[in-house]
Amino acid sequence: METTMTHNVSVEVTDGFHLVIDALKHNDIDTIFGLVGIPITDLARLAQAEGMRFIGFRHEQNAGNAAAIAGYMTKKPGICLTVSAPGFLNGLTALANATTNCFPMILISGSSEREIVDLQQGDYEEMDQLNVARPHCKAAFRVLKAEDIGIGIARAIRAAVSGRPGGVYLDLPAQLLAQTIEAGHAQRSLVKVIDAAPRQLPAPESVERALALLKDAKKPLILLGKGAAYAQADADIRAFVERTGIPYLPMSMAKGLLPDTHAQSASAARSFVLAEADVVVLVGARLNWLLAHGKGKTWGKPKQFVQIDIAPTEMDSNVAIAAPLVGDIGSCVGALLAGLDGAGIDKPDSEWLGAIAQRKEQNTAKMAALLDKNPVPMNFHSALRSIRDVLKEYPDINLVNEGANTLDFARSIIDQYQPRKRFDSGTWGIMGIGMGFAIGAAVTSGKPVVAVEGDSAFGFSGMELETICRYELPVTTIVFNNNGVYRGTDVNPTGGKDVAPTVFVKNARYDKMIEAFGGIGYHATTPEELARALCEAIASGKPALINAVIDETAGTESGRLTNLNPQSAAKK
Ligand code: ADP
Ligand code: TZD
Repeated sequence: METTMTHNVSVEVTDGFHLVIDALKHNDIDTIFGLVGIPITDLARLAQAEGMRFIGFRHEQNAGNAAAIAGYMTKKPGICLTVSAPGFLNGLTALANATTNCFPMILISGSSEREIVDLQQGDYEEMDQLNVARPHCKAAFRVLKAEDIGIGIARAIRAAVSGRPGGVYLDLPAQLLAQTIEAGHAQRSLVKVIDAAPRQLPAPESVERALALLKDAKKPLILLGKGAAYAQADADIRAFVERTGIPYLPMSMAKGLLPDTHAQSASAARSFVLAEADVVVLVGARLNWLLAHGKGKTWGKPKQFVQIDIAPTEMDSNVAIAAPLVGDIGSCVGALLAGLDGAGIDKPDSEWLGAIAQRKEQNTAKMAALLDKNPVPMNFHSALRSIRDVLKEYPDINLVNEGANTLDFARSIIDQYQPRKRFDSGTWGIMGIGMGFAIGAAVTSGKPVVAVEGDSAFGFSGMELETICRYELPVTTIVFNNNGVYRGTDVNPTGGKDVAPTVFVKNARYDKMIEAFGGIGYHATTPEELARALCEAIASGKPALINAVIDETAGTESGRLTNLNPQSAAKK
């Protein structure tokens, strides 16, 4: 803040830079993930000078992913700060991914001079960012006057976290940051967002309808999605599951809401319960492609759905919802819990529970046989068995997971014991979240992170190993190295010099990459070496990367999504 003389009267002045930081701090936001350059370098410097944490990345998409996962973990919007046009576009994928996954984040980008951009006169990093962002987020705002910064940040925060959470874009032109404003006026313009995500109570008649449906259910099932994990209504969700005795299935990021070892988990009998259930209670899970749109072979017999969601338009989006329950998950589950006794709802039929138990036993035995094998080289199963056994000792560890086979197998083999500890490719099945999520999770939780990564998946954000080392984060990255995308075995049918589209350099040593930045590299070719390296890496609390050598013939095209590859009937 400076004092200037105007007409012989001294006034305290401040500027746009300071107001942005003041407005964020005023709303208890303490961390910015970003990448500096014109016009926001001084903004990042100032954030740090004012006691905020600025975590600088090597690519904006990774900074955006870190912000998004911080938002998911805390219910406060994660902040990503970028430069104009290309930096903004690099961050935009993360913003869109956050919106798709219902994670609250705010992408703040500097932008070039409006009057030049709008006349398309060719400014440095010229782009109409606001309009580009609009279709990819919940809301997009631009602030033109310093006195509106407080309102702009308040609107961005509320838009990100209220209702269905998601991404918000905030455009800050370079001129705004340099604008000066009288300090008292500036101070008064700050807005503290009160009750940013208010509880939204379900209508009593909706609760009754849902309870009536549950009362008549013969084969009920509860499906927990990442909305349930996000809601932080852990105790009520657990009480609802346990009091009703209904078997449940967690979607991947809802794993750990109840420990995966819970007796009522039906994960090991997933196909069976999806096909057989008659009434399904969806708790913060959409009937999108991940749930086969609620119909078809996966769902077998006709169902009736109870759906708990904060977004009213989610209801009937794919199939008819018999009992929509619109509200926040905490309030809705609380209302159901309170009504159980009155509705006379008892534990489900023992026949249903018995059939599930039997199926679980069969499938678990089959899986155990696969997991117990020790092929040379390792395959996904033997490598994941050793990771699973080590991570059992660290129930509060954060797990990041992406890849195709690496994702599919790790999701079913590695148990989660606590809520909001698993972060993965999510609703889009996106590759590239790995190091961004790992950094976001480590910075937000202060706890160790293990990132289980396909070698292709890792490549999208691998340069952030330097960021991990720079901030000395306790992140252990395990690269499942099978020499390519999905597998490493394809050949170029022409016999030409170029390798096949799915193939990488054979026997690459990803462990050497982290050594370049002072981290610890391990090379593991057996489950024992992998377990030893992982234990040592976690215990050290230092940045580490384990190059886990996986049989290049293991795995399938697109993991479990082989059927989504278009197949033409025409003969090749
Ligand atoms: P999954 O991929 O785990 O199946 P989805 O991302 O498809 O989960 O679904 C999450 C759902 O949770 C979204 O429809 C979203 O609107 C909803 N949701 C998020 N937060 C809350 C909340 N606090 N209360 C109610 N619903 C919520
Ligand atoms: N680009 C982006 C941004 N997201 C994607 N999902 C893809 C490309 C396509 N894709 C997948 O769907 S999985 C995958 C790609 C490139 C990588 C699979 O190889 P991997 O894993 O080495 O990471 P596995 O375990 O070897 O199968």
